[in-house]
Amino acid sequence: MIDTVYIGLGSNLEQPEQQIQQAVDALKLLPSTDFITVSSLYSSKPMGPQDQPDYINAVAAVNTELSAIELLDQLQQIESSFGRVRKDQRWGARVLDLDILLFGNQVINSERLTVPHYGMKVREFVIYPLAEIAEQLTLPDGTKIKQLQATTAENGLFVVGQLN
Ligand code: ROI
Repeated sequence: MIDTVYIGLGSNLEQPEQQIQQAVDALKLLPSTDFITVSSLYSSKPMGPQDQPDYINAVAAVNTELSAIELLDQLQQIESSFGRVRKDQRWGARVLDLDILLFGNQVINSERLTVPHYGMKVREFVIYPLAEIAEQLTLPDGTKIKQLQATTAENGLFVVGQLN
């Protein structure tokens, strides 16, 4: 069984653009997984406490034979290897955040994992990069990404570059 998975990437510490580039390089090495594409890099205003730097965000697409939990384990390992300390302040600054946004058409509500990601439908820094790489996408609940994009304000979001 192969699922197409969309992964949100975010960083606002320690040279965020480089963190995202290196995280994408790490995604390309995931076992049993083919890397498909990654969006442009976007600068976004922090959601949550405003006394933290702006973020760099992107969304990547992969095809994987891993289960959702297996992929979550892999992503959390990557986060740790980038010096991400979990249990930091809720909604505070972070070196690297890797979120499973969508896992095929699966709906998952377990202790460790909520898919689709609970905040994705209201976060411009997820919706715009996702629409860039998957403009025909429909969420498991039938919402079209283009529709979300049309009804979500950019809130200062802008493209700062492309990855290699
Ligand atoms: N805000 C932005 N703009 N981008 C993020 O990736 C991000 N991630 C978070 C919180 C702290 C909610 N705010 C964010 O986890």
